Amino acid sequence: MKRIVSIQDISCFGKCSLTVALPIISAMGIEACPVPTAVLSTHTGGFTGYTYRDLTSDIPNIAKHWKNIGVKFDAVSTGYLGSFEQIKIVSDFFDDFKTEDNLIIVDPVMGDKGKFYTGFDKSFASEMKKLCKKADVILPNLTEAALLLDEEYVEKGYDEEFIKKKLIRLSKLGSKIVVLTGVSFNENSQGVMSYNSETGEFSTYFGDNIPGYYHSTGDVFSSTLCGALVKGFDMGKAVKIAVDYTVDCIKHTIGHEKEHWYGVCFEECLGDLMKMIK
Ligand code: PXL
Repeated sequence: MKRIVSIQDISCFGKCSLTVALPIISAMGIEACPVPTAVLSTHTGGFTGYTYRDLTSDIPNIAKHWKNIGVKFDAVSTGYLGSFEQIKIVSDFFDDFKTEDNLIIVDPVMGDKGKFYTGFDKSFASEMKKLCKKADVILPNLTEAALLLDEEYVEKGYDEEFIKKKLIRLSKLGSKIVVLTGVSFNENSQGVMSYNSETGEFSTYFGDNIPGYYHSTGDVFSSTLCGALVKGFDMGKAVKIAVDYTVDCIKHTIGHEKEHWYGVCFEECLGDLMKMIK
């Protein structure tokens, strides 16, 4: 059985980060090992008054114990991280658990729709670059790509050449593969364009573009992609599975946006995901 460590917060209510990653990884038949970086009562995207307990100082102790018992991972994946110190400690975690054949996957969660999430700023983005340097795969959305490159966010009206150049600049941060999400060349479709800097290969995959904003779809996408890569699917197939599952989750949320504004109905679609990887 394959094994993934997922390093991100647990937002107890809100369906994002670990509460999304763990069920998705498990449903894919992969052992999921969480390293919770913080406990929040809810995520920060639209709730007020949430609690935040920082667990940064637990991370080195967890790593030390895991080193002692000799546990190994097929992938180490990271999502939302809340401080400079956390980035540094996660970077040390990579040094402890990187092997010749495992994958370090960094989702540089910082913002969406051209804006930083609450609590992030430019200096955080420049720290996040250091983590991207150590990754095999990075998964920014268009907003995070602009923040990492210190460029202006362009929402629409761009072409394939624009995205290709951006992917090349992102790969210069140091990762072998860049997967850029939220790419859309027309109103009907939205998806992903990726670049492998070792082979020079670009690939694209699009699903239906569904108008509206659906929180945590980035977390759904990144957990699924990580699972699919660990399962042994090549990048093209892994991206297809992750986009198709994310779109499936959004489609199941349509009509329930009032009750489910804070996160997509991914649970109802786990059965579909299991079929996709058969
Ligand atoms: O979905 C990304 C995410 C993860 N964790 C927390 C968040 C967010 C986005 O708002 O607030 C705590």
